[in-house]
Formats: sequence, structure tokens, C-alpha cells
Amino acid sequence: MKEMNVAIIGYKFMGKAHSNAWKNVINFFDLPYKPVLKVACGRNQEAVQAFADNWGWEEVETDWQKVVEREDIDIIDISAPPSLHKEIAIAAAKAGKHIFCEKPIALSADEALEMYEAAEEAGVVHYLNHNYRRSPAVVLAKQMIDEGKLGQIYHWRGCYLQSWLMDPNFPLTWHLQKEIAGSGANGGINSHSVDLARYLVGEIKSVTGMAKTFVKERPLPEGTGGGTFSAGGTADKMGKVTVEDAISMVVEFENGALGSFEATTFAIGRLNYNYFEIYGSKGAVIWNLERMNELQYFDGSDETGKQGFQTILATDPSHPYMSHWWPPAHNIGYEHAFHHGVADFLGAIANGEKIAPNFYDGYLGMKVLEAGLKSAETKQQVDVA
Ligand code: SOE
Repeated sequence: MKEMNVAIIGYKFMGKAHSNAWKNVINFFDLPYKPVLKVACGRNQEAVQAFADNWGWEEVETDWQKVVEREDIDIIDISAPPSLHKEIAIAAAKAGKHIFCEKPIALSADEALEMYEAAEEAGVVHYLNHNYRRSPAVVLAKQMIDEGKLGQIYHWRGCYLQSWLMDPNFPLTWHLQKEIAGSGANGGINSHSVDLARYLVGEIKSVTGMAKTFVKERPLPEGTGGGTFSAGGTADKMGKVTVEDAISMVVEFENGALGSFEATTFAIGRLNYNYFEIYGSKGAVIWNLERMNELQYFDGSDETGKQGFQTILATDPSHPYMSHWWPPAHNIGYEHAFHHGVADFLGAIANGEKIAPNFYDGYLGMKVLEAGLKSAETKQQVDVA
């Protein structure tokens, strides 16, 4: 079987989730190529070597430019912080590499557009890993909406609620620094909600937003950056938080539907509560990542007296992707949508097709996110176009 040599840049949480998918997807999907875990790249030689040893990456590199220039690399996986995405993606495109990029796409819509144009110019496949789109229950919702089961869509109500930054002693890691992260809850988690809303309901025309930073300065992290989700830090030196902890948005979609979004890392009790409700003229669906195999469905055509939200357990072989996994009700988890993304990405390369979401989706999503923050700043409604 033809092999595809993959190089991954970044080796923390997303490096782990991506490595797991690159390594194991071939055991569950008939792939057009065998992904080879060729090079793992990161600034800290010792740390990335340990990562490579753990996951079976054949080689290690500390300079991403060298990796991108290598003739023997076919795919660049960008799992580094958002401030590096544009530079790596454009270099990878110019070197003719297909690009599997983690969200958020970049620091801005302008950067996203540059990435899109470079990838299109180079004719490479570009994928933006908004993983939750490939949760079987979410794809089922998309199929039901496209079949007209919900009729005309009136409302999107989405939220992505976490609580990992509520501790004021959580250090000032890169996620809290605008120049590295681009934004806080907006790019970190609201970007997922906006991607799902665009996928399931459609494009967004205008946005009114409010944003808040609850903890305005934090202890500087130990050493390079404190890593992900690591509390602690050196309390004697404090740094300014330069991103929002929370954002709320009210939007109008181009198709006339209304939408609300709430994204925060200060919702105590909510750990990874990526949730949406969609209400139409004929029915409604509700999805909750914390119960990710289930889709709540209200069918307005059910006979009077027998109507109510039903729970569809989207684990039947007939449900999207599920024939590749286990028998019904042997639920899948967070990591499986990454496998679906890798499988579809390799398929797009083999078939010379585009994949969604791609860098243009990233551009359109960033425009919505930027409109939200602009509206919060100007206290005016902002048109996305
Ligand atoms: C942190 O908010 C985070 O890891 C996000 O960056 C991921 O995209 C999300 O899937 C889980 O939470």
C-alpha cells in the first residue's frame, strides 16, 4: 500500500490526539494510503523525543522549517499554537505538502485567507480539524436537517462551557496571551460552536457580542510556558491576561434564523460542555458533547399526545462512521472524531477532492469570531461581510 509520510509540529494535547489517530486509524478504516509517523517536531528536543518514542514517530526535529523542506514528507500536521499556523501552513503549501491544521486556524481572518490562498495556489489538500463536526450524532443531525426533518430553521442556541481557567493561580500560559493564542474563549472554544453552526444552519450575516476577562493577571508560568492545563506558576511574578475569558454573541444567519452563542472557561461544573439546540418549523435536535453518542430529537409530525424529545443513540452501523467501530451502544469517545478526520483527509488526497472544514471555512469562521469581539468593543452590531 502506498505510504504517506506525516510530520507533526507540536506535541502537547493536540499532538497526542492527532498521533493517536495517525497511528491507529488504519486498523479501523480502509485507507488509500498507510500513514507513516515520520517526524515529530518541537522546540524542546528532550520532550519531543519522549513524545516520539511514546507514539512511534521515527525521527525528531526541533526546526520546523527543516521538516517542511524535506522531500520525503507528504503531510504536515500543524498542532502548534495558533501564532505559528500561518507561517508553517504557507511554507508547507509552497513545499507541496498537504496540510492537516488544528483549530483555531490562525491569529486572524486575514492570516486564514493567506493560508487558504497559498494552499489553493499550491493545489494541496487543506483541512481544519474542527473535530466535533465528525461526531456521528452531529453528522446525523446534519443529515436530518438536509433531509428537511426540521423544516425551516428558526433558532441556533449553542454554548461551549468549560471551567479550567477559574483558578486565578492557573499560570499565564500561551492560551492567555493574545500574541500567541490570538484570542481566549473565542478562538479556543467559540470557534467550535461557530463551525458547527455554519455546518448545521448556514452562514452568519451579523453579530452582536459581549466579552469579559474575569481574571486580569496571572502568575507567570515556570520555564517555557507552564504547559497545558497545568496549575501552579510562580506567584511572585504576575503577567497581564490579554484575551477574553468569556464571550456571548447574538447573531442573524443569512437564511433568517436567529442564533445565540456562549463560550466561557468560567462555568463551574462544566468541563467540556459543547452543546447546541436547533429549532425548526417541523422539529428540533439537541446535542451535548458530554453525552456525545446521543442526539435528542423532537419530531413535530408525531401524533398529538405522543410528542416528546426522543434520545437517538447514534451508534448503529447505519449511523455515520459507526460501521468502522463497535456493535450498537458500544459507545465511542472524544478521540474517534480525530480518526474520522484523518480518514476523510487521506480520502480527499486520494480522490483529489476538497474536504470540509478547510482553510476557507476557517476564514469564514474567523470573520464571525472577529465580528463578535469587534461588536463587544464598539457596542455596535457588526455585519460579517
Ligand atoms: C481548551 O479549551 C480545549 O482543549 C480546546 O482547545 C479544544 O479545541 C477543545 O476540543 C477542548 O478544550
